[in-house]
Amino acid sequence: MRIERVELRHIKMHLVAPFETSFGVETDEEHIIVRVDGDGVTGWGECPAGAEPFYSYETTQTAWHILRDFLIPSVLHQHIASVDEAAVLTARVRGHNMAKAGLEFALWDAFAKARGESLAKALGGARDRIVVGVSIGIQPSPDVLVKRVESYLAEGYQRIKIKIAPGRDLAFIAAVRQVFPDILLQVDANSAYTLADVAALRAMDDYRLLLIEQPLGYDDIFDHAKLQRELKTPICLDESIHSLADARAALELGSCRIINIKPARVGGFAESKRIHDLCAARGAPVWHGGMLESGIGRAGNVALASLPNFTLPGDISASKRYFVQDIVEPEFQVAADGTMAVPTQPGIGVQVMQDRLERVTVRREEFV
Ligand code: OSB
Ligand code: MG
Repeated sequence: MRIERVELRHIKMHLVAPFETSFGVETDEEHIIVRVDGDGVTGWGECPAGAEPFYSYETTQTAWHILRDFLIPSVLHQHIASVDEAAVLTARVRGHNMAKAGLEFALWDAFAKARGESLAKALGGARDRIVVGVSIGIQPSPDVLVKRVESYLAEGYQRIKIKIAPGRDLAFIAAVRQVFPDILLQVDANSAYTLADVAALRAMDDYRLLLIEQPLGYDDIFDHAKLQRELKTPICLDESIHSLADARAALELGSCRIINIKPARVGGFAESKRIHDLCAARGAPVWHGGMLESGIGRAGNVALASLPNFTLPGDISASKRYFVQDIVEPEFQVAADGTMAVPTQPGIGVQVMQDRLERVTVRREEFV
């Protein structure tokens, strides 16, 4: 495929409700939509680096810079036979995984469309529906949280994840567990604790949590191994895993027993598949994380989550849980049994609504 044209759009989409984590409150999502055109097909990808460097050092602006000045020039006007070949061209850029992933996703979509196959099939997907959960931000009180949990369960979500931070943890976990003794429940600390908090974390062992996500430092692997030895509940790493090498180190050191795969965090679908396969070989479950993506990124997430070792429900929720209106059709929906259909049409399998995309675009640049 000859890469004839690339377009970047910085988009800003308003969330239906603010999303609070231990690192801050988000009211709008600012991401980059990457469009690649070649050989008569159009591929779409979403780089979910946020407006602020609080989850990761990457931001919408740094990703724009890396895409515009390094990644796009390395592939533009090149004849590329596969996504792997493009990865060779972009490999000189160190780090900036989310920027790389935005372009990689668009190439996967374009190559899948050129072959007339769904992205799920191209990635090695093994199921036509995935089981989904919901990630609930920090709420003003345990009572408010219990009501939110109740309404998501009524919509069908099969697993609840609640965000926690020191002082906003045990009372919230206990309240949810008391009302819903049997649900699949997990927590995400987004690096808000240290090894000095081991007592508070050990207290969580009494609530039959599926996992505790990223309790310690965002780049740490070593201290998590010490902490895991103190806990019965499995640790799941998110922020700390940027590559296959990180995943191998974490599993071999015993830093976690479960990994949250977010393809943008690890540089794309190819690295995600390698981490997925490693975890499968080691008997470690994986699940698909989320970055509050629009329907473009979500379509890719759903396709990847259809691989066999994604055995735990993902943070892949319905479009309407995030936005009044998504920028794709059909929007993503959750069925009453807590499952979501994996698109079967070529590539990402959903239609990008150009007028809606235009309305959320705050900056656009074309490379020809
Ligand atoms: O830590 O998993 C996280 C959203 C933004 C940044 C980090 C995280 C999250 C979520 C939301 O938990 C998951 C979703 O997209 O629904
Ligand atoms: Mg997380």
